[in-house]
Amino acid sequence: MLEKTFENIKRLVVRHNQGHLLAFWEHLDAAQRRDLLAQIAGLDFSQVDDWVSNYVKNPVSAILPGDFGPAPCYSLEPPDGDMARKYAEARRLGEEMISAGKVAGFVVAGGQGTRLGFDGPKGDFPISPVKNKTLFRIFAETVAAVSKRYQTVCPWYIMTSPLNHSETQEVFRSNDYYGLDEGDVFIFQQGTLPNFSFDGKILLADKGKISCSPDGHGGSLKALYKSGAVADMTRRGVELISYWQVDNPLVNVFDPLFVGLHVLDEAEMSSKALIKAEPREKIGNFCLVDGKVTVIEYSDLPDELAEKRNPDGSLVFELGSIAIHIINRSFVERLNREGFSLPLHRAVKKIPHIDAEGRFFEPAEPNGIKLESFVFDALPLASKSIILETKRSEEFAPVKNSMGVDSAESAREMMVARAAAWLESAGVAVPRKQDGSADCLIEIAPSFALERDNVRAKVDQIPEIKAGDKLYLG
Ligand code: UD2
Repeated sequence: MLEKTFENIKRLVVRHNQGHLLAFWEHLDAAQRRDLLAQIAGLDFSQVDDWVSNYVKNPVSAILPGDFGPAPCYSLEPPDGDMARKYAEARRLGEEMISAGKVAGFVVAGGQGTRLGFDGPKGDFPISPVKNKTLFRIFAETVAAVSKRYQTVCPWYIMTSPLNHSETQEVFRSNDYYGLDEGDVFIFQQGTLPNFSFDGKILLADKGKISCSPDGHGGSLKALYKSGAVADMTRRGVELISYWQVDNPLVNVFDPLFVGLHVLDEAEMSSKALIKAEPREKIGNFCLVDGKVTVIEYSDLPDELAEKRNPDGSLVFELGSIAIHIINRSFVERLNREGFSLPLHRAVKKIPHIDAEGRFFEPAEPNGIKLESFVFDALPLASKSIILETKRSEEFAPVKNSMGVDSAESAREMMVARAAAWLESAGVAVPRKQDGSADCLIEIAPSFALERDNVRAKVDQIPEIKAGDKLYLG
């Protein structure tokens, strides 16, 4: 039986120029052989051929559409009375949706966090300025605070990858799910894609193991469906998925205004945007291509377009994607039922593997291609898609690097700065240094305030703040 399968699989891989995958067959025991055949059988070789010719061997990372312009966006503040009424109505509707348990949280946490130099799931990285709470704990406390405030249960879905799945499960277990009900936390894995050498050969991690990498956050749209997360949502009556990235401790996880505008406009997948800090900031650019909202990655937007300005000095492509979305559950279902695929993006990487003699090789220089899909590439597949502007200081403090820009240090500073601004807007005096930054550390727990306006009702609980203080409001 194994022999027969072997012969079939051998013909298949040879036909697709991947015969080397079976080069070490004679060295494998029966279980390893079965496992390798299953790995190979799990690959769609017509797709493999397509990936090799279109992505692996082709050094152009993306083909820009011929004609495109900036995408429209709901501004931070409503510009006139009519819009003010729409925003108020949206907020009310959003609150209604959240209260009815129709909105679920969804964080993508399958990435490796290599740049941060942190060994372990990135969500376990300690970040809060006073209590040193981890990213996962902050999100969990937010989910709990939202559930309490709206007297509902907000389920929380967490996507991991084979790189960190069991570690993530263990982190949740050892922290007692941060006080959440285990049954309302759904941890599932994304898929993987094979890694390639520059000449289009699938790399082997070991004699019986194909070298694979997580398939990108775009893989979430398939994984949500395949894992049973979508079925779980259906059972609970969840209609909307609030999507965010694990590296952003400032994200407003359940934003009623965003939810409401998305629903009022009958959108299928929507996004939050911020005005880019500089033309080449490393975030995707919102564009309109054939009437569809589309994100063009920072690396794919030519300099002359990134730097192009309007007569008033603003950037033509000023809206950056911070990977915050509302996605309809029915959109995920529709895509999966219809059978969809997102474009792939290639990344040149250092990929450890075994060579033709079976010796392990740890490259010092990039030696191969990893492929991944991006969730924002699903935006043009949505029947309708809106964008809502948000404020960097309120909602975006990415923890990407170990130092400098977008680091843990800059994120902590932003967390303190936001907390100070929230207190001041409620009339609380915050000591400040000469450069204007807060001369104290302040941490506001989600249980204390989820939004700026929540602080006002609690000012009597806030002690006087002196320079150098460490204040935790929980
Ligand atoms: C992403 C966006 C960028 C901007 C920025 C905001 C891309 C290509 N670019 O940049 O436009 O919005 O974020 O911070 O996405 N992840 C998975 N599985 C994977 C790969 C990533 O779950 O296979 C998760 C990862 O855990 C993280 C998020 O996706 O939560 C972003 O990944 P990244 O750090 O690689 O994205 P980055 O910084 O290139």
